[in-house]
Amino acid sequence: MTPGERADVVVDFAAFPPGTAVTMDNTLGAGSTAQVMLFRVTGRASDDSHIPAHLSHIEPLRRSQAIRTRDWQFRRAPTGDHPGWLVNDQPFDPARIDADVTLGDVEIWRFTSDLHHPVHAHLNPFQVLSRRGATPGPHDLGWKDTVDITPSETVEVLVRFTDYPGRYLLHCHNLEHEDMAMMATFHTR
Ligand SMILES: [Cu+2]
Repeated sequence: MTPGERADVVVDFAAFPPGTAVTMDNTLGAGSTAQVMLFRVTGRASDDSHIPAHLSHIEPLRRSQAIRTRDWQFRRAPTGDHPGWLVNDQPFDPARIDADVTLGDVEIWRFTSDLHHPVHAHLNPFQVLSRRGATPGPHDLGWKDTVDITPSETVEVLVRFTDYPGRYLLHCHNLEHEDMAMMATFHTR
């Protein structure tokens, strides 16, 4: 999981006797961010719930529905001209529109990274189409609004613009990166 990503999970504590402490670790964390949450198993409980075979119905978007492809490169500034983090070699400028899109359209957005960037689009969900040119794995299935781009990776997503007309942000969800201008604006009309 990267910053901004969400998942619905079922955790089964049945194997742990009362008195057990279970820790959720952040394997990319250090210091105070290495441990996320502590569960204390305090007693036995009966549970007759079950996981349904289908959690929800998802309409899969297809590559053939896309009317265009846009490239979004997430990179660190190569020089001191724009200290910080850039999208398509530009720091965020609230007065600039980086992409004009049409409500109802489907586009392929191709995200490329230098380092690790979790990319988030506001209020217009997408589906992962490919990762490093290959079919995405289970982690990428379903509607998403944040996708993990690992170092030197290209990920294609199919985005459909379904929210109100207006200006929306596309940004890296690493707090330090978005704070240092790694954002772009797309305008739906
Ligand atoms: Cu980033």
